[in-house]
Amino acid sequence: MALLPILRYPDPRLKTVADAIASFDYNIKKLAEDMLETMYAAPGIGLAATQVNIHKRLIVMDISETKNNPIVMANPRIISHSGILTTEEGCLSVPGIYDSVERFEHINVRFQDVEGETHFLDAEGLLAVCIQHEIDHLAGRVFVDYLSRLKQGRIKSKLLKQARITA
Ligand code: K1U
Ligand code: ZN
Repeated sequence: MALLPILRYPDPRLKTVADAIASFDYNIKKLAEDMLETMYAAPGIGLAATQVNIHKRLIVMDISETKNNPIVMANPRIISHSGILTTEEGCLSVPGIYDSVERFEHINVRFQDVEGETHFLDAEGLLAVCIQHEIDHLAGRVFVDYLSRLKQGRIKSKLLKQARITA
């Protein structure tokens, strides 16, 4: 297993739209394992392949307190949704920044596992929020894109300044 470097906002590579996974080979299983290891180490509750500069439709999550309930989704798609909730979100690519975002409260997601088998999952609450946050990454969106231009500018300056200090 390997820890993968996580891209930081406003890195333009975070805007890349991911490609569908067509071949479920060893490389996809290895990528899923490395992404889980990277997510647990960060620590976080989710990670999208886009964040580790791999532009394939793969996301991993674990919202359990015990950190022993990994979820891996290839080619995830929201099939239906209902309700709206507003929660505070963070992002491993936007360290130290948290803000409120509106999401669907309940979603039904179609996805494939690392063997290419298709599944459907009903999710609500934090898991639903996390899945939507990760699917956004695959579309080249970060949660900051939902905030005002003023907040986006402040966040960009803060993170660019931090990057210069640590370089
Ligand atoms: O995609 C990511 O950047 C991961 C992100 C997922 C997420 C968090 C909150 C709402 C929606 C999606 C994170 O994991 S940020 C870190 C975080 O939330 C966390 C870290 C340690 C313990 C518990 C939570
Ligand atoms: Zn994120």
